[in-house]
Amino acid sequence: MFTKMTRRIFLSTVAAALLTCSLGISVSAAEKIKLRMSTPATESDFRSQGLATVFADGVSEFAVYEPHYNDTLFKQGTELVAIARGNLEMSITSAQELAKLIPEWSIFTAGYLMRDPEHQRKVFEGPIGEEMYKLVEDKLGVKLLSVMYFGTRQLNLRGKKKINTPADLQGINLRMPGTDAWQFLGRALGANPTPMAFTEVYTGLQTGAIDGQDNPLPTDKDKKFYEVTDQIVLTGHLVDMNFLAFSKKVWDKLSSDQQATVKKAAMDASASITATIIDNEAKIVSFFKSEGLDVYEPNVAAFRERAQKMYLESDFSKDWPKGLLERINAVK
Ligand code: KDO
Repeated sequence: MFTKMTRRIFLSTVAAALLTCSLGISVSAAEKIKLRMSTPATESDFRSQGLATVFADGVSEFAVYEPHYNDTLFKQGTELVAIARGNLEMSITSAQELAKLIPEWSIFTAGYLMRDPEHQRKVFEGPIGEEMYKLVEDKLGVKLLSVMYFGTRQLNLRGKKKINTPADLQGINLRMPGTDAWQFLGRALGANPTPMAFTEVYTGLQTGAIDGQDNPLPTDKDKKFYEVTDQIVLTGHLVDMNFLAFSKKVWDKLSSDQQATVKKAAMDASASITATIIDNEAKIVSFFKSEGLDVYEPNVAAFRERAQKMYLESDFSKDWPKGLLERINAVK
């Protein structure tokens, strides 16, 4: 039988234990590292979904993944500098964004360079990737954790005019993202490139401010560009890729076990995203056709020939590390 006294002691001990326990849980949650990720992409984008599941779960023991979509945290193109300055932890970046800050990277912005997603993966998961990632880490204080296939970029236009060769794009106001490398790609295709933020493209197409845009097919579907365009021209001009960018300041504070966990989570998420996008691209053409779009292949050789020539003659190629083009082409 408990006396009044022992019961009081017992109850207060239990209460104290419960309090410590609940405080313990909230302290450890509060101590988790917050990883804010900023992107112009939507929440339903395949990259967003893969990261919110595979990456977030992979690091959940010691980190909280906090994605911000549709340019709501940082504007498209400002993310890498934000990471370098310690104002952001993560982004989904591109060779075009990297080339703005590190000119050697412009080699990966060249049209018709990468052959397919597997070529891309082998280039970046081998010695070339190691060297080029190190350059970014040394010059920018940003770690590139993994490469993911974003899809192959195709032209998506208003109007019925058939496009067969670059000459047919003359005078077409083609929205391209706002960096020099993207604008050059638009010119290399024969169009009149117009810079515009990704989040404004739907309205730009709807109002006729632009005649077209280029993106991978899964992105065209996700952003509903098919509602405001008439055709997709399968130029396949860029086997596009993204990289998971991570703050080196944050990385350096992690234990080596935690670093290995973050790297694995990034690689697993990227592999899963790549597989989903490849699978989706293979099936998606019939969707656009059912929406009434004309989907066809132009004279791809004519586009490839013009683009490759323009890149080799461009100022960009002067910054390409010696022998890198041949090494990339030699990766089988
Ligand atoms: C775009 O602005 O068209 C683009 O596809 C460029 C990519 O490099 C990438 O930034 C992407 O937008 C965003 O992740 C939004 O999907």
